[in-house]
Amino acid sequence: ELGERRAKAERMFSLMDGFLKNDPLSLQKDILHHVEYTVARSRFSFDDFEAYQALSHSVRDRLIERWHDTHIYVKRTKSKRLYFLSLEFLMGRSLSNSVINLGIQDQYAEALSQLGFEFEVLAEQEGDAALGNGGLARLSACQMDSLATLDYPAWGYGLRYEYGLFRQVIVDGFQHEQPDYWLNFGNPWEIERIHVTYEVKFYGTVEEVDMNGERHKVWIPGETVEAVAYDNPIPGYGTRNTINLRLWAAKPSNQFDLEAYNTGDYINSVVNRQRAETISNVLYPDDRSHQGKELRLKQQYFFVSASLQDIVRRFKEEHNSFDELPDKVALHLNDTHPSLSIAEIMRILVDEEHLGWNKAWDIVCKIFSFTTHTVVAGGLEKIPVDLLGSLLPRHLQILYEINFNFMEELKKRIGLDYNRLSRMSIVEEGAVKNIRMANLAIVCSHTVNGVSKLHLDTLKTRTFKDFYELWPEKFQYKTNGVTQRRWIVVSNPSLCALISKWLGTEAWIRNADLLAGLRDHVDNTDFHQEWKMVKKVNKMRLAEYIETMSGLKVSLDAMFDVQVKRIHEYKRQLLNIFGIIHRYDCLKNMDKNDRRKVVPRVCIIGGKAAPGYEIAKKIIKLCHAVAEKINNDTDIGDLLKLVFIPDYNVSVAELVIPGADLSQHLSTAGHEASGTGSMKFLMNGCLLLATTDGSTVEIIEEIGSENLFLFGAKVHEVAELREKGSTLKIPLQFARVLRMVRDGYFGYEDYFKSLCDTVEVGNDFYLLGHDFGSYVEAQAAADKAFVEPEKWIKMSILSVAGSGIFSSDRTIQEYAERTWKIDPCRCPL
Ligand code: RUG
Repeated sequence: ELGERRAKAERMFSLMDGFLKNDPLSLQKDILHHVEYTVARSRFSFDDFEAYQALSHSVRDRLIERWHDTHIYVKRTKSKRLYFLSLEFLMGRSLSNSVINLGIQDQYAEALSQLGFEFEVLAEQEGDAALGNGGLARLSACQMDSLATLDYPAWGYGLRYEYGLFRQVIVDGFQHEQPDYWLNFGNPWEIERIHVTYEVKFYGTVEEVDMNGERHKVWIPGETVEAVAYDNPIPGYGTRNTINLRLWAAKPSNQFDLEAYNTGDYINSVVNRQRAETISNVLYPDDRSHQGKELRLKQQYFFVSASLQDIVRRFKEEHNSFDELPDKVALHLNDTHPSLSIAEIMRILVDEEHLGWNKAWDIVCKIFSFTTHTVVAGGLEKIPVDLLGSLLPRHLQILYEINFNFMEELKKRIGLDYNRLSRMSIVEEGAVKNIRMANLAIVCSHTVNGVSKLHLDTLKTRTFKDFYELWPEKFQYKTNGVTQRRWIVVSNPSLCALISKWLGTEAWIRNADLLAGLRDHVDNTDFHQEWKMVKKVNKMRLAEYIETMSGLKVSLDAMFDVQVKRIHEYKRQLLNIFGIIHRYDCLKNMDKNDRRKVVPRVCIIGGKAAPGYEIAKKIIKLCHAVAEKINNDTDIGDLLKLVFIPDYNVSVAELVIPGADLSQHLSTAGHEASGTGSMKFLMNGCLLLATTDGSTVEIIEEIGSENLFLFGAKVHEVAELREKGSTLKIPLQFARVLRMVRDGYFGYEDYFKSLCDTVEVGNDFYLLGHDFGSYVEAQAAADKAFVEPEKWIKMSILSVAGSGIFSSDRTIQEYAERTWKIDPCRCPL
């Protein structure tokens, strides 16, 4: 039988002419084939977008081959798999990343040029897949790239939102949000799996029934929705391994419809069909507060239920007993958003698979790990019990039982310390009773991870102090990282070539530690010249973009000073804007001679404010109001410009980051869990101006404090400074800038009043006033370094040389070895 099967496989393989070929001629044939038969345009006449579509389909074919092979190989080797559960993935564009990871970029470029197209131009046709908000979501995407590259047997699971993160449109300086219907032009990177579907149930009641002489709980749901799988192959670099990101879309369930049709209520049944689809319609555009919304809870459960059904089905196909689950499956909770998985898997094991509670719980506690991305306890996710009980009645019972058992165990460990018991309980008592999702995740996970060294300290001493004291062994940190494939190879090809040339190898693309070798050339003047040229090329790219977008011409001699990230009070874009106003004010009061010594600056700010976050939106407006004044002041000319880059997203980041000389990371110490933007800038040779917050602490350890510009209160000082409140000493310059805004120097004084109030002495929670003095000094130090190009270039080289540790490859390897206990499983040719 084996011989027969092998013969059949060989025949299939030869019928298909073996694997797809990657020489330029074969690629051209494939592209034209897709123009004609997939895009259905004539091969004699197709435009750039159609060429992009055909090109993407030919790349996708190659991804699918490897993805099949990887899947079959992992299955055959019965390797332990990691399932990475995340409600957000910010993938950005896929084309360039895919061809680079497949290692066929040059062949495609040649093939296209012979067809009369340019690869880069076609790559620009692609829209961004923005199925996430910010740092957490982009981190997930970087980590998927590392999982594939390091050959780990992993799958990602998420939601296929039809509307990703809103498009930010600026009208008259105000942010407006427009829906991002990113699937409008089709998505060549996904594979719809119409046969991979699961029913996800909601509402209803729980009944007790007799089964074989035992009482069992049975959930009689009130609504059923179908989850359909969409698979997105994620290729590794320098390996054949291509892993899967499976995203779920909600579709109406046929079973549900039948009931409605039978009652003759045709119109309502169609309306209900549409209602089902709303579950995966839209991403919540706030990265911090998702509390108590029914649709959000439905999304969470929908995603969790479909993923777990899929995982359990796959496990059962390959294994006979659930005892093997901890050896074969690792489930990772990316933040609390997928924590309902815990209740769901208990429900599956106990109610459906009929395992005893204790046995099921024992298994479940061995498979989950959890990463929290949050700093403050107030920001942790809670779900009102009433809401949960109505939507998922059986899960609420399960959560109560988990909590009851936990409380009993806790009493044995700590005695009747009711305050502590109540703080640690999964159920929060009060006017509104809530389920604390973080407590649930901690209780059940074998490992709780922070995202930087400092973050772990915060978790241990503040956010999860009680839990740390109970289970110190559970707590770890894995400093975040970013993938050098996306953030150097794809987005900064000139730097990529330069690094490879001077290191004499491309091996750093898979092993970022090798970047340290750049230190050997830090004094080489030829290297400096080439380094300078690379920055110039990237600044030109960025300057062109700024001009196209805003009409503003900026000088390449100026320092490009960038702050791009979500707009938040704690990230202190306001401090940056106040610094710019101060600079402007100084320039206005300077005589001509002194002005000659000033370093010209192009200040670039970008980022989205959550639609309901009024103060953040006012910060955006203030930025525009200040830009309007400064950019139109001919007396100042090129000495100072301020640009707001609208609709900041992954592909804009790919353009902005390589072109930056200086980047700002200004969070009040103790508020940024890690920060990953700084790592991307670091890898691109951009100097950092930062507070000692999040992962900056570790960046300092790697590159030395002399190679970046630090300022601001330290974490241990913040609480005391806040206590001082209105007695805090505030620099005069800060008061003056605040006065200018208040007095309407930039217009809109009524509108900016509430914004100004947030930083008024005594009310200044994020300590802008306190940190302003040292911020201005750090800026002056940056100016001083910039006029010494040799010094600046050395700092820039040392930044890249020290960035290796901030590769997501290192992060993922740490997770794999210390938390998930999975081994690489490299698919052979
Ligand atoms: O704010 C954090 C960042 O500090 C961190 O770098 C990133 C990835 O770990 O996650 C961000 N984050 C936090 N995104 N959403 C949250 C709220 O849970």
